[in-house]
Amino acid sequence: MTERSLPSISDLIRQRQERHTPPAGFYNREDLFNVDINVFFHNQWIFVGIECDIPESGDVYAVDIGDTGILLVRDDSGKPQAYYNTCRHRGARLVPAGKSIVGKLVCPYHQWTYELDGALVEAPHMGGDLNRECFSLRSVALRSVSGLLYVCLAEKPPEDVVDLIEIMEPRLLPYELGETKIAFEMEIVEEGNWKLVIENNRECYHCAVTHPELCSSFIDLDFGFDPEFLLADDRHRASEHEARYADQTALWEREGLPSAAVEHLVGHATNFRTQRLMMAGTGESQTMDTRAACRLPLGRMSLTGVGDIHLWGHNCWHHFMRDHAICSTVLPLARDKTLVRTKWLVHKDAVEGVDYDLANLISVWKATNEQDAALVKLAQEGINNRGYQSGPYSRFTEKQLDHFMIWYVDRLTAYGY
Ligand code: 3BY
Ligand code: FES
Ligand code: FE
Repeated sequence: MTERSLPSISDLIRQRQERHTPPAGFYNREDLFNVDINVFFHNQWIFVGIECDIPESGDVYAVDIGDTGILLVRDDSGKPQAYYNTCRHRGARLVPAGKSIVGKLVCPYHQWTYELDGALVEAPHMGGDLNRECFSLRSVALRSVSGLLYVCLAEKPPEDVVDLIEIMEPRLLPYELGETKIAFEMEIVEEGNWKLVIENNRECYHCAVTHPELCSSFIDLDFGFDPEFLLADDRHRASEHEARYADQTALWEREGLPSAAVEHLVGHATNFRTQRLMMAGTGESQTMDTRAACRLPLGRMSLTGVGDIHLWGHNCWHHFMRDHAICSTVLPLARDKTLVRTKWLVHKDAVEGVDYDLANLISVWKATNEQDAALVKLAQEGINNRGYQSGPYSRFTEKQLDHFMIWYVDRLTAYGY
């Protein structure tokens, strides 16, 4: 197809058939990629970091979201702040992407200097009549969900982020994420559109064949963690599975640990799903032997078998276990390139080599991420093939993909596409 004959984005959206993979253009059109950045990354709440990325006052963590860089900084009062990473003088980038430590934020170009609360305090050569109060750093909306940092660049951020906070805070508080540190960080530039990365994380159709390490940590190899993920051949076991989940969930909830599945997917602005999942073997952790990888637990939970809380967003996934957590963030780089950044959290006092063995800690998700990256690349390559045609989703194991697409199209529509 030549550029000239491409359908409009609205027409492309209308070509999507329910319960089927969307047209290739959803994953490889440059114009739709730019729209995606605007709608899903500059107007929705996105997960960008964790409070332990900036543990002390003066710690800075700069993240680029498409062409727009933001910086997270812990201010002198100990509060995380977020600003656009652009100077109020002639706009230069203030800090490089990644982590740094500052006393004040000093622009490298002409040294305009800002306090950590964003106030402009020095503007050499500008004369006494410059009203400094008019040139503070521009704030970005920031919410800490029990230590998980979400930002939104929209003028009017979706208000239903309060639902995410209300649901997640009681689930995450016992893990005391404020008392954690990052034991390991991994970045993969996946060769696929960001939606392929997210979709791949929302189904386990591929898990049994692709992820031996991950499967060994979930309850029963051939079981899903949620009945809707059960393989078709195991549908007759759904009631047995549901009963086990219902019993376990009731037990956790009696212990004061909110556990039931909560889905804010279709029909909500802010997309998330959470559930406390049962794990295999000892049920302690997602490790090769299902035992805790870290001797020091997170938080102060007396119960040892607390399962694995998963949390999905439209640009992230997380797993919170008693001994460690993993948090992955998804940031699009190009229509067919996506950065997946994963962090492994342990208690801040845990010592590598004493309380945990790093290779053991990261064994399951490092392998899983690499295996998933290979699948995402294959998916993108096949979708770019001129012979690609829309295919059907499994109603058993791929329902969540259809839900994601419904949400995606709804959001595009809400933003006028
Ligand atoms: O989100 C989950 O819990 C699982 C783990 C990997 C794939 N995903 C569907
Ligand atoms: Fe920052 Fe000039 S652009 S001080
Ligand atoms: Fe996978």
